[in-house]
Amino acid sequence: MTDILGRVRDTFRSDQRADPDRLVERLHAINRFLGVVDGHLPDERLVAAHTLIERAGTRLALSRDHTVVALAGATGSGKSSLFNSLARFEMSPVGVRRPTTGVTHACVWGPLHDATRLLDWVGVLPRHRFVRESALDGADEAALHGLVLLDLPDFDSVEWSHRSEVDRLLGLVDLVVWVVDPQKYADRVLHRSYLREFHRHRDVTVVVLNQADRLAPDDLPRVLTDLRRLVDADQLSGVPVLTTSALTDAGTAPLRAQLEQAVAQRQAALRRLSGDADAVVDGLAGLVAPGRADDDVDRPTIRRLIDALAAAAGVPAVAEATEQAYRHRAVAATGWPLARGLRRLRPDPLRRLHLGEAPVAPERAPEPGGLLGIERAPVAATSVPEPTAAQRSAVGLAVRAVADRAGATLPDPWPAAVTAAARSRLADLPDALDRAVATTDLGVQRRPVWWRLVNAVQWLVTVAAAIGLGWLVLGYAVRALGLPELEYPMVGVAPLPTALLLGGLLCGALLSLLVKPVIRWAARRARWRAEGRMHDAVAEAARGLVVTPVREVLRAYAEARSALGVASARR
Ligand SMILES: Nc1nc2c(ncn2[C@@H]2O[C@H](COP(=O)(O)OP(=O)(O)O)[C@@H](O)[C@H]2O)c(=O)[nH]1
Ligand SMILES: [Mg+2]
Repeated sequence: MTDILGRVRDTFRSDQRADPDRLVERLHAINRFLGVVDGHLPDERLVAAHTLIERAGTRLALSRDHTVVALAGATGSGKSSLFNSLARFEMSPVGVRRPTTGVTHACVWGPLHDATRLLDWVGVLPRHRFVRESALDGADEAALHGLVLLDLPDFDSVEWSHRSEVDRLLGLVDLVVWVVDPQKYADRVLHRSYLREFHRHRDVTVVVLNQADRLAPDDLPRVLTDLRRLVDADQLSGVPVLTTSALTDAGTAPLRAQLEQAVAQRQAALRRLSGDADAVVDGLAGLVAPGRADDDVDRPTIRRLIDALAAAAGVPAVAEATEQAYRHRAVAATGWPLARGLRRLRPDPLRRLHLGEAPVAPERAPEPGGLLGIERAPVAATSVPEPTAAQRSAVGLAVRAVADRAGATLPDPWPAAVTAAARSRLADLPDALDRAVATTDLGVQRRPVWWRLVNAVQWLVTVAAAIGLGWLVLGYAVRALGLPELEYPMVGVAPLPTALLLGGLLCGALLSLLVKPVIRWAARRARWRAEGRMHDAVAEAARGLVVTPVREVLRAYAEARSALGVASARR
């Protein structure tokens, strides 16, 4: 059933005219594919596509008015004889002078110079080019005007250079006429290595059973049927199989008619390239899987990566130090003024890490492409503890997880490309993390209003206590000197200086006590805030150095898939 459907489609396809715009669109899509996968896929898998783009571009630019037809076949099948017969003169050496058949001869129907650049590209030397000017033969040859017929070397030649010349030309020409003879038409090499390889070029393949005059009339249909069967087995069903004899003009008429048709349609070049595009697209199809929807790295995996990086960057340690530093600074700012000197003797927990100063502002605008846009030079080295081996391996695992998750549903070799991208900037990571922590504003520089208020009150009560003390000392001195005693004003039962002194001291102590839980609460908030900011900085580093390269590969994949969709013949 599928076979029948296949045949129907083939017939339909070969009836269809090749649309040059559609071909150009497909070639553009293949070119776009090559552009986006560049650097992500191994070059050796892209050779055929590159070759096609190069060849198709040149072929279409050179001449759309010419149809380049090659006569290909085994030694002695009659290529040169057919060539001479079609050109109606003797020029390509036949049979006996076989060694010279290693070079390709060309005959152009129409002005030679119009086809010069085409023949240069095909690689036929000027002394092997001939012209069949239609003016000479009148209307006879007009139907072939635009034909460039090539007499190829033998594909089964003992000379390696002849065989490679055949292979080269078979890749360039618009239409191939396979010439076989009654003795060797079933040759294995011909079918296996050549005809079968041309199954995507059914539209531009013709098979000719030459030397038909050598067959008894009864044998001809049998041989022809057998040849047809072999050609069908080569997946070339629908390809014309003609009989010719190079000895007479009448013998070559069927082939001449076929060529006239090809020249008139001017479709061979387009069909040839369409077939090449089919082959290239089929070859690339395995590189993109159909129906993949998500092309992003999933958020939980990124979160785990950021956590691992934050741990390795020492974010918890710095956050802890920030809390302590806040407490330290708050107590120093709001504590009993006379005890502050003692507090100052203790080192600031953040300064020990060489942190907590105002963040370094970039002096110059960040260079484009500089690491995360952060200025490199002026950042002071911190003394944040180095990551442990466990933290380092956690980072490694988290990076791997990002690559694994992102590449999980991609066909080979994309997962490898994703992994390579995820690891591509790993060397920059330690520096970037250091920088992320060092340049984060931990928010401990600010002196909150309430510190200043408490501080003012502390000073007020301390000054009150000092005044009280001074007053009392003055009273004692006056009494010791025998001067008239000072009259202290009374506050309730206590004299005012005593009330000032004791009240001042008590209020100071009480205030310190009351403020303590507030400081603890505010220190925890400062820790969370610092932790959040460092997390953001680390996240930026993670995105810039791990996630973005991975996303670029995923985007390249998605674009490659859509490009190949456009390039596909089945749209
Ligand atoms: N009887 C007969 N002999 C042919 C025909 N075509 C070619 N030959 C002979 O076959 C031999 C090989 O021909 P040639 O054109 O050199 O084959 P090539 O190697 O394919 O180029 C020559 O002796 C030709 O005369 C044909 O159609 N009928
Ligand atoms: Mg020959």
